[in-house]
Amino acid sequence: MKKVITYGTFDLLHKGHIRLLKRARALGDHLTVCVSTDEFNAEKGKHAYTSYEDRKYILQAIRYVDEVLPEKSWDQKIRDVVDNDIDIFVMGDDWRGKFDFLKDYCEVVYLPRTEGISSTRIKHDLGMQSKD
Ligand code: C2G
Repeated sequence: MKKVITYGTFDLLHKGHIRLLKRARALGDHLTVCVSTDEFNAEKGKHAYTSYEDRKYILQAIRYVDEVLPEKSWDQKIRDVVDNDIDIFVMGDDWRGKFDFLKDYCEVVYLPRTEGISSTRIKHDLGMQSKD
């Protein structure tokens, strides 16, 4: 069984996230998603609108996702890859090169981001609309 892993916040889930998960899953037979905890998001300088528990619940409902684990720190990836027998690590290409150190442990694939959509843009656009 070829196992794939990916990481992210996955806040305000949108088509870009789904396309990433779909393509990642298609690279193997099993996809593990490590979703950033609220505490780790603070470390990333991000504030997710949706709580970790709710983001985990939503990800678990996606047909392309087989397992959801917490992402608590920047330096858990090697252990995650080894402990979960991961064959392929996948991230969007906004991260290109940042995780090449994992090439000693598994294949590393950066997939093209989906243009024109992001959680940041959604928050900004919603913030521009009146409340009523
Ligand atoms: N993504 C994408 N297209 C978009 C938006 C996001 O392909 N329009 C991808 C990102 O490249 C990433 C994944 O969807 O691979 C999750 O994106 P985020 O939730 O923004 O994740 P991020 O905050 O970048 O956290 O340790 C890695 C970090 O946890 C990544």
